[in-house]
Amino acid sequence: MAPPERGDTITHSVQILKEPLANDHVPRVPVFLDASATQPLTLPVPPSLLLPFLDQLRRNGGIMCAGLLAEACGGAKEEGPAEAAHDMAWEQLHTGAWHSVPLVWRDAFSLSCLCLASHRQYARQLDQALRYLDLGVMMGGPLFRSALDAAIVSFQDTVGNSDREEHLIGLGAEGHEENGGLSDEEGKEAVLDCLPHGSLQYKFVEKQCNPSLEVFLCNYLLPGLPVIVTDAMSHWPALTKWNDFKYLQKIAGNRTIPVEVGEHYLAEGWRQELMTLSQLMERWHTRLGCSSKEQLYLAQHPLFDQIPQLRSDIVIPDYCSVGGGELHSINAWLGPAGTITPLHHDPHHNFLAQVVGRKYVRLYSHQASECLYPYAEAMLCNSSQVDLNNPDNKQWPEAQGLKFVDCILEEGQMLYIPPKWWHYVQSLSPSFSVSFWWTTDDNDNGGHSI
Ligand SMILES: O=C(O)CCC(=O)C(=O)O
Repeated sequence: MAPPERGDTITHSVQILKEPLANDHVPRVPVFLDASATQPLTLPVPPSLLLPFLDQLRRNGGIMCAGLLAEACGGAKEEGPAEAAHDMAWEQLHTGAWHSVPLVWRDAFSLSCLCLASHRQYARQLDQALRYLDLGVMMGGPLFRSALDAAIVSFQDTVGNSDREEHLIGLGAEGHEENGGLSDEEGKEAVLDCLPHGSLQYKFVEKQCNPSLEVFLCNYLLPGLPVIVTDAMSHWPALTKWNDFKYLQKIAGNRTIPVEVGEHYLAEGWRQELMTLSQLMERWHTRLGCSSKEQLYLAQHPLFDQIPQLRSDIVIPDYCSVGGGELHSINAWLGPAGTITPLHHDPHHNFLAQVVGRKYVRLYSHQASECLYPYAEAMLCNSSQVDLNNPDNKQWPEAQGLKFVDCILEEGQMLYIPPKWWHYVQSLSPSFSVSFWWTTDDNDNGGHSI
């Protein structure tokens, strides 16, 4: 079955829940981790919450699922009812576009995850219990979110993280500056060899050292022009902590995440797989030196909603509040050298902050849209049919010779990408970036030419 897709248009990844729970809807937390438990614990979801929810589920075509969940929440000794409810909800989550899945089915999914986690915990299969809780967080609805979060916190204290032999890729990359980020001729040639034709030869993205909010507003946000901001994130704990993969593994090694597998999201055979961060790192390691173009990329994932400890390592840039801005989402992008995000545009203002490693980024203004041949299908209409790595000038003649700006985004730098600007991104080393998308009252200022 296909995984759910993100939003109305896809670039990457599964949609993960963001909405916080309203306080008056907070269920009591399930009593996990009672070591003396002799049977799976009854979930203390109060009837005042459970019964209206089950009613709503019945009204949405979930009569059978509601019956199974009622049984599971009532302390069923076997996990059969919870598992059957989980399968039914999973099927609903994978029918049609992700944004059209009724919330009540996502809540049903969360509740089934809580029940199954409780059973697995009782069976001392703690890794599996945690996996169910993560599934609930990633794909479930808001109603039982605080119960899932609380269960995860108590699990983290008990389960510990992977103590496997660490074959960790040193994530760090040496800094290179100037010349679009290329310091010596040999290094420059090696990098240019793997980048799309014409890279780093035309016009570089402007750079500003920690500009004031006013300078950012007047010179970049209002006219809709990209800029690299340097020296504005040196205080982030992530800059020192995330280079050490042992740290990431300690905090999040046993957490389940959606990983994109394939050349890139437009390529044939592209898919998503769920795995733990430790498994992802292990697979990177075993693929080192392998010539396959297939990449494993944790892309556009709201990791910081899922793992608040990592959230405290980053700082929302003040620039994101310029123009009366409202933060829309914070996403993680973690992958080895060679990951590619094909040419596409997004509707939001974006700061792409480079925490570990370096990335090549190419940008075309909104005015180039017609010459970049967006896909006609609604789901892909923000992606270009032009494959910059394999340009077909006969099929897409207008794309040839189009003006662009580009850069190598180095560790500690943030790139402002105005709304609707086309961008292509390729990592040049193992890389960990964070994107901040925000909206302003008037988001439609991406049309400035280069
Ligand atoms: O870093 C990447 O691979 C892509 C980033 C991106 O497309 C974005 O931040 O909108």
